[in-house]
Amino acid sequence: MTDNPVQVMGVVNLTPDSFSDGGLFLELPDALPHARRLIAEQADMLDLGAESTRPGALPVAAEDEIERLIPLIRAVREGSAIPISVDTMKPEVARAAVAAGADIWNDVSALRHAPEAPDVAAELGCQVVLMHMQGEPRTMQDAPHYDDVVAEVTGFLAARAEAALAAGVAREKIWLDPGIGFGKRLEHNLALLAHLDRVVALGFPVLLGVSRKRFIAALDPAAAETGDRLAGSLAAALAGAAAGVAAVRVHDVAATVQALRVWRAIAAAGG
Ligand code: HH2
Repeated sequence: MTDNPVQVMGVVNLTPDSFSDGGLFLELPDALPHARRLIAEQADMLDLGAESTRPGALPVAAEDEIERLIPLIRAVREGSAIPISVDTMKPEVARAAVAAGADIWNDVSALRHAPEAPDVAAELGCQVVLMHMQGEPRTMQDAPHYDDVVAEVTGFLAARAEAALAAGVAREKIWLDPGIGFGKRLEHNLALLAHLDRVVALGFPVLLGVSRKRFIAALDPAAAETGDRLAGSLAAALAGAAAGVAAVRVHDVAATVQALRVWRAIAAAGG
């Protein structure tokens, strides 16, 4: 068990079709108050996304992503120094975002979407999240298959970290993420959550995204709606905290901050 505080990354989706809050915060007048609310709820960083990665989601053109993201990055930056992450697979979007004030490139393709992605990450000098995904968002849930999901995901993440280092990304800029729900069935997600210590052992800070995800509904039919998955999201976030993840990516910031605070106090009392 770690003594380190687990950081909370609050999600702001500027997408019409995200699985949990698609369409709610598409426009700046809605997205900005939402971002400000997450900051007030004590998010340690924000993750802004303009392209949904849910299974079956349609791709978004780089110009459209940039058009949605940049005004929000600038507006958040005007009022806060909070670290801003952008959830994009496209180097040109990451470049524009960093120029506008973003600090972190959260890439669910782990710098594989474009051949120049590792070089661009090195050149930008921002932090980079390398996430595991089997397949691509549109088709990833069609037939996920692993012989040993934990070994394959940790091997993949180690290889992507090596590729980033080889391109010149500084070691201390690299985060890893097992990609819960990305080309994975329930048993794959559970095996990864049970063995997060193996991802942590790779030696990079680990970001965990479990918030409102479908595996929770697979375990509790009463959680068919994403809004009914808070309790399961908190349970999985705490499992991550116990395994030593550095940060959790969540939609419900206030509840997660409280859950982590209680968990940490109990852990500290145990010595
Ligand atoms: N999950 C989602 C999106 N981006 N990035 C990282 N690093 N890790 C994750 O687990 C992760 C992620 C999916 O959640 P959400 O943003 O709510 O949905 P959508 O992709 O449909 O916008």
